[in-house]
Amino acid sequence: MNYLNTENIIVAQCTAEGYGAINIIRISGASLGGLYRKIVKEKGRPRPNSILFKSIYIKDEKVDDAMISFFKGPKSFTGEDVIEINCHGGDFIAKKIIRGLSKIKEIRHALPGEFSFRAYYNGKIDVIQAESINSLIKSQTNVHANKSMENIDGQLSRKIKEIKTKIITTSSFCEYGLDVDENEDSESILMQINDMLIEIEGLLNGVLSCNLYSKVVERGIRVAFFGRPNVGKSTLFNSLLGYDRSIVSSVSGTTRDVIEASLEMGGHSIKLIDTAGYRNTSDQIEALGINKTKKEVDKADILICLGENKEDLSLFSELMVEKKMITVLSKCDINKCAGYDLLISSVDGLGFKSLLTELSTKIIQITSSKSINAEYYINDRQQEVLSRLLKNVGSVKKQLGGTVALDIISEYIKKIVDDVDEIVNPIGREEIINNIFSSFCVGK
Ligand SMILES: Nc1nc2c(ncn2[C@@H]2O[C@H](COP(=O)(O)OP(=O)(O)OP(=O)(O)O)[C@@H](O)[C@H]2O)c(=O)[nH]1
Ligand SMILES: [Mg+2]
Repeated sequence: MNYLNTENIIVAQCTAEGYGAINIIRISGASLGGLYRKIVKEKGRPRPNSILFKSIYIKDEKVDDAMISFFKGPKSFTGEDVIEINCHGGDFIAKKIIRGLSKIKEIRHALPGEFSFRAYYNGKIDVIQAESINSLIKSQTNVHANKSMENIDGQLSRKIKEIKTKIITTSSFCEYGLDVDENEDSESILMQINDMLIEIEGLLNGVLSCNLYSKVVERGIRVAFFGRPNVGKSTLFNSLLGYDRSIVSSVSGTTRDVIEASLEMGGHSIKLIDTAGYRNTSDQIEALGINKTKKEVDKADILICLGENKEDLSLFSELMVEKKMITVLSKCDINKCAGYDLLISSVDGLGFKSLLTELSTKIIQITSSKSINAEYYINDRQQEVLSRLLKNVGSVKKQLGGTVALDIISEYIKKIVDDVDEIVNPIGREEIINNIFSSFCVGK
């Protein structure tokens, strides 16, 4: 795998495989005027940024009548010349065209995400924007899609550039400090560098504080059902989902495993998790399920705790997770007990609206409370690099207080400037590039 091999013309199908109306084939390369003429068997120059209805030829065989567009570089997605053929669907025609094109010496099949890589390589987008295009394609909810769009528009990139500028300014100030007369106030220079590093730490911490929110955007909010066997967890789980996902029966211990299903609420992905009923048991298989229940209780962002009496309420208080808990008296058509947040009956539908309102309130608390920063959406890679940067800035700050000479401090700061580039512009660092772009789909 070598994305940095940019000499070749690359070709791939952009649309998903399978039966459908059309398929789009994308081709990118430095100069594609000649190839365009070959494909449509015409002599004139292709008209840039236009889409035309033409017959498509591979060698001399006509393979389709299709829409073909030509984008002249650098005004194209990849920054190179780009041809797109919208041919008839059903994979046969598209595969035939790609196979035929790949036989031409300079043309090869594109790697996953290689068109986005070329866009990055040619300065059309930075790596954060490329990752955000991938994130937009994978998004399943409004919030995930909107946050990805913000980053495609450069929201996070601008912040990282601001941080980079501050680090460069600090680095230049160090150089200045090295040039001034030793008798000048070196103490004051060190203090100014310290202040600059404190400001950089603040900016890094600001972006990193969006980590929790970003995780919620990406993986959704986990809402787990908890309670003794037979209290009605699976019945409520199915009712919220709107279809019978879990088995319901009057036998205690019906649900043995963790059952997960998704729905969307307030633009967020909600993962509903039905669990095995919580009790002491000698049944080995049931015990395995109960162990899984314990893990889900820890992982959950919101717990819906179902009970039928006062004893169940004390079981919930042992969990010590009051903040994320909604206590529900189930089967309120036959049970009466005070002290629960809500009463629910799956027989007559009582309490469902209140449960939905309570869930929405908890979701809003999770996603927009003052303690959570929702300004930026950062992925695991960006979070990892930013944390490393923060650690490095902290360690330089510590050295300032010691006996380390300013020229060494200056070298450390120069190294931090290089590290910032790892987030938006890791060109030349092949393993980082491979890692990022190989998770993209082919044709993007
Ligand atoms: N009267 C009444 N019965 C209910 C209600 N909700 C559930 N049930 C009944 O209670 C029994 C147990 O329901 P489940 O949803 O399987 O209970 P569970 O908590 O998932 O049970 P386990 O999987 O064994 O832990 C079934 O016979 C349901 O029909 C309700 O609101 N009112
Ligand atoms: Mg169940």
